[in-house]
Amino acid sequence: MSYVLRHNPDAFGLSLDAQGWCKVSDLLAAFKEKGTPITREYLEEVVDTNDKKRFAFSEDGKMIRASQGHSIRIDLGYTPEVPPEILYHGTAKRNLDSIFKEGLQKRNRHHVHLSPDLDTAIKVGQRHGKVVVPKVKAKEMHVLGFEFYRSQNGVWL
Ligand code: HQG
Repeated sequence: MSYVLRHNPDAFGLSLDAQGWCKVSDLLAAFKEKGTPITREYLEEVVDTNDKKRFAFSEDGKMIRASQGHSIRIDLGYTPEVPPEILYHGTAKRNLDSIFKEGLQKRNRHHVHLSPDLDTAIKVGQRHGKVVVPKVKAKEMHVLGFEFYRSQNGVWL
């Protein structure tokens, strides 16, 4: 689901609307077409129990999207928010020199992803190697004019 709803809907013959939403009926049909049929109930379980609450239904339940993490161009429609004083960015130790030289880059994603707490940031960083967690003076950046958004599942962008 992350692959289809964040990176490559084409691969499943799907297209997302400007805000990244996909019709639930289309998604179910696409999974069936690919030989891995899932039910609406199963999808609801995924949305409810996914460890990071990565996916959300629209209010009427007819659409689904990933709440963050996209590489394809969509507008999640989040409005800028004042961030907390400090946010955390878990990354690999080997990236540090380059981060301090170039700044944090969004790489393939839409935004730089920041965690509200240290534990989450450690988990994010561990995916990349020996973890380090630079603190980001988010409030100070906000004052300087950087925009911060909070995704529906609590990731700071
Ligand atoms: C690094 C997961 C060198 C950056 C997580 C990171 C998150 C640099 C990597 C979400 C750099 C990009 C995003 C620079 C950035 N020099 N390295 N100047 N600037 N980097 O996966 O933040 O499980 O695209 O530190 O929980 O690790 O997918 O970003 O290591 O919320 O739901 O470039 O993905 O969520 O890696 O993770 P990623 P991320 P999901």
